Amino acid sequence: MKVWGVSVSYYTGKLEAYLRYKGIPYEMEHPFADQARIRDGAGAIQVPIIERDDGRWMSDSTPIIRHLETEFPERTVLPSDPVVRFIALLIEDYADEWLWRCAMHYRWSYEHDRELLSRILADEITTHLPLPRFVRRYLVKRRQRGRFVINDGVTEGTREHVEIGYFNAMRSMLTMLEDRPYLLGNTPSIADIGMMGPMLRHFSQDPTPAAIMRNDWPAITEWVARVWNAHATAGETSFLDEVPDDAAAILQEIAETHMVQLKENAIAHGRGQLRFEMSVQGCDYKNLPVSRYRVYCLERLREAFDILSTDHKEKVMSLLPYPECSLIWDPAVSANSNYDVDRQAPFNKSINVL
Ligand SMILES: N[C@@H](CCC(=O)N[C@@H](CS)C(=O)NCC(=O)O)C(=O)O
Repeated sequence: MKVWGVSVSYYTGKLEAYLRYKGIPYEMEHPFADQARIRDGAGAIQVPIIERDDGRWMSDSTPIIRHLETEFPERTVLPSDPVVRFIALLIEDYADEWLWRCAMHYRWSYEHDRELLSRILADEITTHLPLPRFVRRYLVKRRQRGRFVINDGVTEGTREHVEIGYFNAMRSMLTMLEDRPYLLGNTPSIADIGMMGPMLRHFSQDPTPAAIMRNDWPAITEWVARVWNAHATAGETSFLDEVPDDAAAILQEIAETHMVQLKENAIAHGRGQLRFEMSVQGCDYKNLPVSRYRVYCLERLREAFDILSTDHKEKVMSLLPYPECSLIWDPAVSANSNYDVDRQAPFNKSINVL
């Protein structure tokens, strides 16, 4: 299969970590030269996109991986215990959708990171533009910082809280990795693959967060390398058969951050708003863009919860004793993205997250 991707991309890195672990061969190409063809096949121009040999296109890393798990069921990344599996999917969603702002902030707010990354991106994705490289770099910097930092609520007032998100993620992962090599067992699960989105291409590679990780959190640097080097052929899968106590910190962080954002975003989307506000851990974010895709994420989380047995639902609820988490099982907030209504994902026409 062909992966249309970018070497420094969050979700491309997540997908590559999965494909490498599973031993699924792929070739990588950079997508932006032939945009019309990609838009026609996959919907939105985003990465990663997979083009299959049979002409089908796949978008969105989460449904892509869920689908590939059915095609390549050996050495699954989905834990067999339904409660552990649900929690793994929740961690994946937090990694995909909450840590994104923090990762984009480190990349585009710090000058050194911005200069390096704009050069890499200008060379990978803008070579089709008949402009000198310094202009292409300028355009990349202006677009990325404008769209994913300034437009996404990173201000003087929120900046410190945005950065704390990185530390809270590493701190809670570290607790889980004290006794085992991967977050939920002795082999990588979808929780590890999801956390590779922010941790691989952004936090462990962009100069500013990478220095922090390398100097102060080397066990996370080691985990990134471990997941990247994991091979599905060596041994059997081995997941925990219950959610460990050491997951409490990450679950609380998810409740206080990602759940609040999912809720306020869904409410605003339901009212037809384009922007919304939220207060997260005492920090006020204003004028955030409403994301239809994240309403869809909430729908999928609810669906993953709904299919659990009553016992398993109770267990999940007891692991998430935070008022913010009732969003998952209480339909008081409606989630109706109208995205992928006929459930074709990952073979549907995709939309951008922001
Ligand atoms: N939901 C998608 C998100 C993909 C995505 O947003 N990728 C970023 C790069 S990491 C992108 O292509 N953004 C589009 C843009 O910058 O225009 C997934 O999980 O794959």
